[in-house]
Amino acid sequence: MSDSKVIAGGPVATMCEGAPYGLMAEGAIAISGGVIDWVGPLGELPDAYRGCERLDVQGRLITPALIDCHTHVVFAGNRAREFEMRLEGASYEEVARAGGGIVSTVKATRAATLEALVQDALPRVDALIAEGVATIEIKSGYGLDRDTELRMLRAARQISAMREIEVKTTYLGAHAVPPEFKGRDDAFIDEVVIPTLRAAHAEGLLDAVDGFCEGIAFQPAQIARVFDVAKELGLPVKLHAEQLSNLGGAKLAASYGALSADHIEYLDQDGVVAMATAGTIAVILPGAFYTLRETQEPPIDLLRKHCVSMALATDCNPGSSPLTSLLLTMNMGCTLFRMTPEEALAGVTKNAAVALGLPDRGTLAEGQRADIAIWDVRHPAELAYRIGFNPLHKRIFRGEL
Ligand code: DI6
Ligand code: FE
Repeated sequence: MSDSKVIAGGPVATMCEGAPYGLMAEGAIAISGGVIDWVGPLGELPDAYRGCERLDVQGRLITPALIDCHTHVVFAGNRAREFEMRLEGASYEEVARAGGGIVSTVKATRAATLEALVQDALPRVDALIAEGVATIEIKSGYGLDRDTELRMLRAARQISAMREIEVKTTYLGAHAVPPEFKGRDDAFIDEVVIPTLRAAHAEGLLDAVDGFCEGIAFQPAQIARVFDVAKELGLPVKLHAEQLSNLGGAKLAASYGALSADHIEYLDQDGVVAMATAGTIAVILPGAFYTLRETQEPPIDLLRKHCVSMALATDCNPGSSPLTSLLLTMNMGCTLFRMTPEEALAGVTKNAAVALGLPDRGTLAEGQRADIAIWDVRHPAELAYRIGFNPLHKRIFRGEL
């Protein structure tokens, strides 16, 4: 045990079953080799750990490090002008149909080098790290051609080599129809989306496959064709579903055993039941709801009733959610959707891990990765409660103090 370390001296929110937040008033965590060896009340710390290097948190709260399970942080340019247009009355769909929206970011992203994409994304990633985030998902989807999609995914992989953060990559080739395929969406799926999916997988660039199932994007039957290939390649799927209307996307995703269905403001009971049966996580994205001034709230009560686990994520992207704070996202989940502060914290730890298919993190328990956050607060509800304040004291990534 001589190379073990012990973190103790404050409350520990393990996010495991039992007490709310899995809270222990005076907890201790022993870690070695980047993994948690033991967690429990300080008074029960086994003798073997008594002489180890110790970090005294002096009354601060210890939680799992945070996980942002839905981001589009790799992109070029910004859409502040579109923000102005929407405030002048244009809707998100109108802007998209007029050639703005996702397609305008595609233009900027196609023109950017790999280095530029990485450099643009790093400040956004750093903002997340500064709030205790240790794992993020990054999607492609602003290239919409083979070369640019692959470049975005390589940029995402490069970020994980440059920062102490684990990046999970998701292919979002079916995000929007690029101008050169206008009116030929099926041809775009066959000639670009699917071949690029195969190429990205062959290059080892992919952890999952996503799509945007919406009137302004793709129909369920088109998404199904992409998911069939994902299944053939052994890649898990997730879906942007029921954000602006209900096309039955969540149900489709669930039929593929999807890790998650995301946004889901327009999700109905049928979709909720399908998700419950498949064990698909509901990823709630209040940043997009807020930015687009949406009024249809996701069916939180129905999700609770059918025991569908909820995650919360920034959806960080230049159009509908230029948000790089997971703490603010937690606050929005509570204030906009009446999630509880406990649901909010579970949504950026335990359930976010499940939404990424990562059983080795998101709780503080024996055998879990030692990705830990220490906060200058006394009770976990304080994390979701404050607005625009970052109480992170220290982030521990893979056991490094
Ligand atoms: N839904 C979203 O929230 C992002 N993509 C999607 O399918 C927004 C993308 C954008 O507006 O740039
Ligand atoms: Fe998104």
